[in-house]
Amino acid sequence: YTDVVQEYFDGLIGADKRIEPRDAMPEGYRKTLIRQIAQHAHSEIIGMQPEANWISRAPSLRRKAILMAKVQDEAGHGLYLYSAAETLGVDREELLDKLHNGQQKYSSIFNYPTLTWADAGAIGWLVDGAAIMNQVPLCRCSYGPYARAMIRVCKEESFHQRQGFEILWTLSNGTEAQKAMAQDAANRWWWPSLMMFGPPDTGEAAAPGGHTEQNMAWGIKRFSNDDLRQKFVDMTVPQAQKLGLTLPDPDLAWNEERGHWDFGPIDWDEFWRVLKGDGPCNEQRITHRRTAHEDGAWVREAANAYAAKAAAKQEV
Ligand code: FAQ
Repeated sequence: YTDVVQEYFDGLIGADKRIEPRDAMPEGYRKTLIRQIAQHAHSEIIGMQPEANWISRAPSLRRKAILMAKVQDEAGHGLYLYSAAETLGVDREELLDKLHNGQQKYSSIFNYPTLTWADAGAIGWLVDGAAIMNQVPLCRCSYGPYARAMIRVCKEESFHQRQGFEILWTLSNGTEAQKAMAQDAANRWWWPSLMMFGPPDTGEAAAPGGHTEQNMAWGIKRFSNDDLRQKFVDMTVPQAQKLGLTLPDPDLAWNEERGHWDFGPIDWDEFWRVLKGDGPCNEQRITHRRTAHEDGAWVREAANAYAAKAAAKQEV
């Protein structure tokens, strides 16, 4: 049986066709997709917290309305992604439990604080910018439900990226204090954004037992972490120049020979520390998340009671 499954699966992957929930698939493929999609879904909902911190203090009604819509979009992305994960035979409840008890991760980036209004701009510009760079290739991921969810997610992320750029554009064309605020936010978010792409492909800081090679063979990842990181740097440096902001890296220099921007070393110790739970906001994010879940228990109970009543009525 396993050989037949493997042969059928390899045939689909080899022909660059999509694997659908009805298709038999190797256990390793199913497991790695659950891991990645769950981590991605958790990131979307934990990622609501840093920007939500500024909704009540956005500088105008227009900015407040836009930010509320943006944060709500992230909740929507979480919902598509939990649904995509459920097509692999797991339960949303189980995934949330694993987030809450630390068995599953969310992106390192959301463990950093949003100290000023400019951080709402820097998140849109850099964090959503990095997310798009990583997620556009996922629209061609071999698992159908994940790939399709990514199409809409990427469209919305592009809008988010532009709204972030526009916040920083306004600040960097404003007063000296506003310019300084924009620069400070860019300084704090630049390196953590580069870490979003994951550990380096090679060298001392590479992940022991990293997933890239296998995931590329399975058509889940289309580019390696370092390739996407370089694409992101190449896209973002000219945007920083347009904004009149300096990126906090003295080694940033155009390399004519490579046709890419060179950049300085990333602090991978910081990355692994944040992943292990020791970032500036890990504790706060997960505590807030657990509390929100507990506070929402009555909504889930009411929805279940309503569904049970509706089902009983239908049976009569
Ligand atoms: N944070 O071998 P690899 C967003 C882990 S965007 C935490 O390279 P893989 C939008 C990795 O899980 C953010 N952990 O692994 C938004 C693995 O650990 P494990 C979410 C990380 O899977 C914007 C280990 O390191 N986007 O939410 C990180 O092949 C604004 C070894 O790594 C996605 O999740 C990290 N940065 O590649 C929302 C995209 N990087 O599980 C709100 C989908 C690596 O073995 C506001 N995910 N690790 O214990 C992916 O593309 C991949 O999973 C990677 C990692 C590229 C993140």
